[in-house]
Amino acid sequence: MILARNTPTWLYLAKRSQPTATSEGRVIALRRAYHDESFGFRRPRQFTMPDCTSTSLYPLTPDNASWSSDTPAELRNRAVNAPLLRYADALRTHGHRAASIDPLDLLRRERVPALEPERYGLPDPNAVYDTSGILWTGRESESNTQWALRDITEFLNVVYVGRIAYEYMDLPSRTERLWFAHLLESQSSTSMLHCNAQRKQRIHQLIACSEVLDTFLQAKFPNLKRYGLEGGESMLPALDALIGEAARAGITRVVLAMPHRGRLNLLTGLLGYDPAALFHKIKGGAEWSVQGGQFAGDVLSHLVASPTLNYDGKEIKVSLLPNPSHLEAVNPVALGKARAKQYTLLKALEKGGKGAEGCMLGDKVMCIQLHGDASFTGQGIVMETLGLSNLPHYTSGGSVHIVVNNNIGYTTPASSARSSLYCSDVAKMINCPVLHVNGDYPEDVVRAVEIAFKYRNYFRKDVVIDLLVYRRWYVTRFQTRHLTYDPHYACTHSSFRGHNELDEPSFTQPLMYQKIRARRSVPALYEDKLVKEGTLEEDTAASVCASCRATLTDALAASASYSPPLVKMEGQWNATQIDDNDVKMVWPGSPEAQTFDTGVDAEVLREVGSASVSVPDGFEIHPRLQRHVKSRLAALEKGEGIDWATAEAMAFGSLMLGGCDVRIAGQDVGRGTFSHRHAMLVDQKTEGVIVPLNHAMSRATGKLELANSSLSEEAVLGFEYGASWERPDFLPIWEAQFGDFFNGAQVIIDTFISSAETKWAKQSGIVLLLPHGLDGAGPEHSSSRIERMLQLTNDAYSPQPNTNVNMHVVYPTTPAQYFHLLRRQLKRNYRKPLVVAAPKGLLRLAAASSRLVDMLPGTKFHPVIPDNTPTNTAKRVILMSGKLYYDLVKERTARNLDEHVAIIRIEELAPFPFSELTDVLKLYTSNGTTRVEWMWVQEEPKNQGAWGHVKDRLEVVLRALGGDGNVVYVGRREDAVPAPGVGETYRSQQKAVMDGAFSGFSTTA
Ligand SMILES: Cc1ncc(C[n+]2csc(CCOP(=O)(O)OP(=O)(O)O)c2C)c(N)n1
Repeated sequence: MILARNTPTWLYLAKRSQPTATSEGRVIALRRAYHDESFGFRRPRQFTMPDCTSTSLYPLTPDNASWSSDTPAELRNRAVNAPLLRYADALRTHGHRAASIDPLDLLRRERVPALEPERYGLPDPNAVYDTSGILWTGRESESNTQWALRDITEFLNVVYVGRIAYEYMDLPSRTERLWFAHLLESQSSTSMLHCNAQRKQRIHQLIACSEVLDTFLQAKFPNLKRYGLEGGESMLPALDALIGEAARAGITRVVLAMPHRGRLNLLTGLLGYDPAALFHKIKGGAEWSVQGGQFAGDVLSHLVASPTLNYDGKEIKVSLLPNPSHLEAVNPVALGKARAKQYTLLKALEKGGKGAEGCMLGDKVMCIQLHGDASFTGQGIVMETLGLSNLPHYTSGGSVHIVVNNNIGYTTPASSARSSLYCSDVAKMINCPVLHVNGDYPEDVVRAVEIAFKYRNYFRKDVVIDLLVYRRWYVTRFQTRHLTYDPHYACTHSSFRGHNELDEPSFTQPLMYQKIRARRSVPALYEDKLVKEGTLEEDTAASVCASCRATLTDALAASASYSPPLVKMEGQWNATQIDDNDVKMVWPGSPEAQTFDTGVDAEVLREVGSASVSVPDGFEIHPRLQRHVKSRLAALEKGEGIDWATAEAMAFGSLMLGGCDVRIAGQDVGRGTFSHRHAMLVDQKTEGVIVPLNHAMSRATGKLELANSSLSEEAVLGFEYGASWERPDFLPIWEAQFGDFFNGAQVIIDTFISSAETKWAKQSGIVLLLPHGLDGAGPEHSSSRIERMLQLTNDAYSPQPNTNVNMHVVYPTTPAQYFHLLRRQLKRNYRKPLVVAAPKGLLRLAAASSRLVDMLPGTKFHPVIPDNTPTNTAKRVILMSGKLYYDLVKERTARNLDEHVAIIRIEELAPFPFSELTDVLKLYTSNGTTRVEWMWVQEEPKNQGAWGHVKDRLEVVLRALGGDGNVVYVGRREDAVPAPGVGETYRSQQKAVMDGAFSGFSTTA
């Protein structure tokens, strides 16, 4: 049957449903209608129409509002031919259940009665029906709307029960369903959208070279775990098509996240990675060289590349991010990086005077996420990241997900890996369309990718491609066409490839692997097809493989003399503007690494402080917040009594005045968990929101983004971390609601924040605010597990020249200290993650407030805060960190011990402040003799808190001062929980800590 092709375009549909607007104008208006209050981005409207209960494309009640776009004749025809309509909708809805999408035919397929026309009272294949308003084909040509049922059945089966299967009919938005139906049915041929001979040859080249790489590596390095792509080669044309489509659509940057599977194939096959560098790495060499840093490097399957590719003259930069082995952990990082990149472009547009107009989320940047089937279903971070995809402050304009679904996770079959039929079912939670495609047919794969991209680019929403492939386990001459041409590739039955190349999958999947063994490889099958249809000469195909092999052979030889490149600050990291000064960014361990003055002029502080509580005329803030405004203004006026929230606002605002952007993300960050921040104010009449620092500081070129987040720790922290990689003039902060909850994001902290600099030479200035402190709240809500953060640092046990510690861990006790810490993050010519044990009770404690003079030029963060106790009368020196300081001071005064007990605060625990502490403690020694007793006091249990970290280091300092290094520990005993849940127990333990700290003195000492 020849189908009519003169079908309407999507613009035509848009025009029909709103005839008064010009087609294009309406589409643009729809796309730009939703203004994302999160920062000037425009993002597309959601297109969700209120017909979520219906799964039909065409609601059957004539008075339903969405009928308005249909002609009366179409409406009448639907009523008359309702059975046909039901049949067509059934194919659209259930076609995927019978589609030939699985190369191994392992999916449990049952007969699908819903696909049989008889079920709808349509028994006669010769009966002719009017298809107008029911099928999207030939609809403009009246003569073409009369179709025999046989043709209709064939048509619908070609579209919906082929090698691509679609799940779009459960999307709640009718517009999206309509969009799919129109696109698929009006371009229903199984042939590709634009698959000409040249395109086919490119596909062939990509998959053939992928196979050559796998066989080459297998022959040369048989014991190497390379996570080859054998069986899944279609992943390469899929990515090629996706990136190409993106480039042609005007996207200039792709942020790409992927796991191990086929990474080397992608790197060398599409991303231009130098195979000599690859072989150098395989042979044990480093991927980078770094001056002045401790560089550990990473394994082969985490290598990166960021080439600029060119498609039809359009350049597109693809950044393949480094990732840890922890599957899927990189997804939110990529999303955060993609959004931050869009913001960088938006800022550049604004600087160029173009404003936010014309910059919609996803216009220029796209995030691509590759997944494995087992990890996509199993890892919770997938759900968390998908959950971010369409939220204000988090959306990046739609990611394209490709699940490279080889039906196996290590040795776990799909039946044990998921409770759902498809590995992609988790994506249903965000109403995301899914396209399943048979990976044995690369042209269909490309078509599926093109459709997916069109959807993403139109609706700026996520879309999933489930690429069904398999994992081949060995290669025979029968399976691969050109193996016979080179003795290197005469692989035998003993060269196994399971999950990795050292696995024997038929221990566990004998039947599956029998099937795989009986198959020819994807490149061989495709080559046969092209040769048969005359698109490719057999000799040309052989020479493609031969030339790939020659390149690899040369590269292997060249790898002997390959030397890895020196790590460079990428792109704009070379130089940045901080406080309107040009700063050349350097490697943290280098001799040029330094911190600049973090103090700020009093007038600026006052300007920022008052802007932080200023609201426009007519904006009605909550009556209780009037007090908050007044007390902030009064403190600024007096220059004292400055609390944490004010200090924080002044740090943010002063950085913004210097051109830097600040983003604070987490649950309830706008108001603040402890109702202290109020950086975002809500009009009590309208619920309109303002961020005073953005609104009232017209001369600031930086902005503050308050990203109240979803209730996720891992994905949200990953997202912020990804954003931190983008620009050095950006302060990203993640605040845990209570410090305890960071452990939900432990993977991000272990594998990115604490280790990225050492593994991947990546810097980050991210700040983690982790509210910490025992205050009777029970086992949770009490501890940010500071001991774990300290254990993650590579802080030296003794003073070292030029230490470069991976993360800085602080427990500040005054707002001024916090102010300097925040500013220090950007007022350096390098970037470091900062973990802050953040206050809860101190937020409003008068004794813990600061003076303006503590923030003026020349002032700075003090890693150690000495005490005023006269050194000649002191008998004990309490060393401690954090909020217990204020309890200790109160207790000391109550016990009349101000002259005898000094309390010294260690505010920076890592890097341990050896020299600052030595300077303070030496005041309590004379001629090498110690005159005091040294004590460490903490409220946390002995196996927790900072004790484990400081003990050895304190001993080093004290021994150097001539003592025996003994430090008495006072604190809670070892415990399985951070704090008790019983109030009485908590209070008696707290009292015991105080008694211990001041033991041995009579109360009138
Ligand atoms: C979080 C996590 N758990 C376990 C592993 C160990 N592991 C590495 S690969 C793999 C199987 C992954 O299967 P799948 O996602 O289907 O990808 P495939 O390797 O089959 O391509 C497992 C369990 C890991 N890397 N990360």
